[in-house]
Amino acid sequence: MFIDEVEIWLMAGSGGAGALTFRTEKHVPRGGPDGGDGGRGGSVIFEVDPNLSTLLDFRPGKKYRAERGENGLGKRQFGKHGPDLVLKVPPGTQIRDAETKELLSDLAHVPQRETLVQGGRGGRGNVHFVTSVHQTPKFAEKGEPGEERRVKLELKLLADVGLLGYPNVGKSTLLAAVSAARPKIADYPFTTLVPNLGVVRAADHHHFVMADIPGLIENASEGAGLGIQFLRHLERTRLLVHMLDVSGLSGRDPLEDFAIINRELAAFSEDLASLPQVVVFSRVDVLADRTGLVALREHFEALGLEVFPISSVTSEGVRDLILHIWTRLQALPKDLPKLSGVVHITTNSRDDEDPRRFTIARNEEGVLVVSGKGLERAVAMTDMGNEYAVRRLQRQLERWGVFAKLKTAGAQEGDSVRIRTAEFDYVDEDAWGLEEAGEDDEGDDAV
Ligand SMILES: Nc1nc2c(ncn2[C@@H]2O[C@H](COP(=O)(O)OP(=O)(O)OP(=O)(O)O)[C@@H](O)[C@H]2O)c(=O)[nH]1
Ligand SMILES: [Mg+2]
Repeated sequence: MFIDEVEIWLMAGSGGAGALTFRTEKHVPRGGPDGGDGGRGGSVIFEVDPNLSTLLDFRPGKKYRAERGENGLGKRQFGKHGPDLVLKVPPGTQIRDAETKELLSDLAHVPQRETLVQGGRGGRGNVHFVTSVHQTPKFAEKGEPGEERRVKLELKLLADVGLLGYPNVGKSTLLAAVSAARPKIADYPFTTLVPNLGVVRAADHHHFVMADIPGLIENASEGAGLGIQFLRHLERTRLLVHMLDVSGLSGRDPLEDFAIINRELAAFSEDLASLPQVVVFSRVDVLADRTGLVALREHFEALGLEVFPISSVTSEGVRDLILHIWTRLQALPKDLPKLSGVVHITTNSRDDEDPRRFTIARNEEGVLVVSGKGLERAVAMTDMGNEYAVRRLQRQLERWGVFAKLKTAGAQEGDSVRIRTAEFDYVDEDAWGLEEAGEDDEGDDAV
C-alpha cells in the first residue's frame, strides 16, 4: 500500500459588506437608510470524482480560494454571492486538519460532497438597524470573514496495473521511465526486493497506478527465488503487463518464460491468472535484426493478446503502451477502496458560534484575550473606523456578558483587552459610579 498525500490551504470567501446608504430623492435632502446586504462568500467544497485516481493535480502548499461575496448597494440591493469552489478528488480520499490531524472527511463514494470551509455571511446593510428612536443608522456590518484551514489530503493507492515478468527483463526501468518512482535498476536478477508503485500520467487528469514487483521464476509458487508472496500485491490490480525480454541478452526463450510465469500465477491464484494481460517485448533497441519478432508477435496475437515492442531506453513504443493501458482500464471495473463511509465534520458547529460562549485568558504580555467564535465574528463584522458601529459592538459585548466576566476574571482599570484584532482598554464602570448609559442607544438589534 502506498499513500499519496498533499497539504493545501482552503480559504472560503468573505461575505460582502452591507451598504451604508440613504435614499436620495429630488425634494428630500436626506431620506431614510436603504443600504442592502452584502452577498455570502463562496465555500470550498470537495466532491468525489470516480474518474480520478490520484491527488497529482493538487499543488502542495497552494491556497485554494473561493471568491468573496459582493458588497451590498444602495436602494436595498443585495450583493451577489461568491461562487463556491468545488475541488474534485478520487474516491477514497481522506481529509485531515493539517495541524490537529483530526479526520474531517472521508470521501469514499460517489456522489459524496463535503463542505470543508464555509463562506462568510454577507454584512447587513444599514436598513436593518433602524429603530423607533433612530431612523438613520449611520453604520452597516462588514462581511463575515471566510473560514480558512490547512488540510492534508491522503489517498491510499491501489495499483491499477501490475508489471509481471522474469527477473532482469526491465520492469523497474519501465516504471522509472513513465513515473516519478525511482526503483533500483541493475543488470542482474532480483534487483527489486520490495514492490514499487508509481503514478503514471496518460494525459492531463488521466492517471493510473502501476506496481513493479520482484521478478518471478519457475517454481516461485513453491518458494523459489524471492517466492511468490509479492503476487499478493497484484491481486487487486485490474490489468497485468507481462514483460518478456526479446533482446536475446538473457539467453532465455520468451515463449517459455511466458508459459512458466502463467503456470506460477495459476498455482498462486485463479483470480490472478484470469486477469487480462498485455504482452510487452522489452529491450527491442538491442536487436539489430527484428525479423524474429514477427512470428513471436503472431503467436501472441493468435491467443488474443495485444503486443507492444518497447525500449525504455530510447522510449520507442512506450507512449503507445501507456495510452493502450489507459484505454483498457477505462473498460475494466474498478475495485473501490473499502472505507468506513462518511465522517461528519465535528467543527463548524453552530453551537460554537454562540457569542455568549467565550473564554478569557491573560497572555504573557498581560493582555486579556477574549476568545470565542461568535464574539470574534461580531468583531470581524464591525467597521472599526465607524464610531456608530463601534458603539453598537460595545453594547453587544455588554449584553453577552463580556464586561461582567472580565471583571470576574480580575480585570483592572486600564488593562488591555483583545478580541481577535480589536484591542481596547478595560474601563471599570462600577468604579466610576456611572449611571446607566442610555444616551447612545441607537440602532440596536436583537442578533
Ligand atoms: N538496452 C536496454 N536495456 C534495458 C532496457 N530496459 C531495461 N534495461 C536494462 O536491463 C537491466 C535490468 O533492468 P531492471 O529494470 O532492473 O529489470 P527488472 O525486470 O526490474 O529486474 P528485477 O528487479 O531483478 O526483476 C538493467 O541493466 C537495465 O538498464 C531497455 O529498454 N533497453
Ligand atoms: Mg526490478
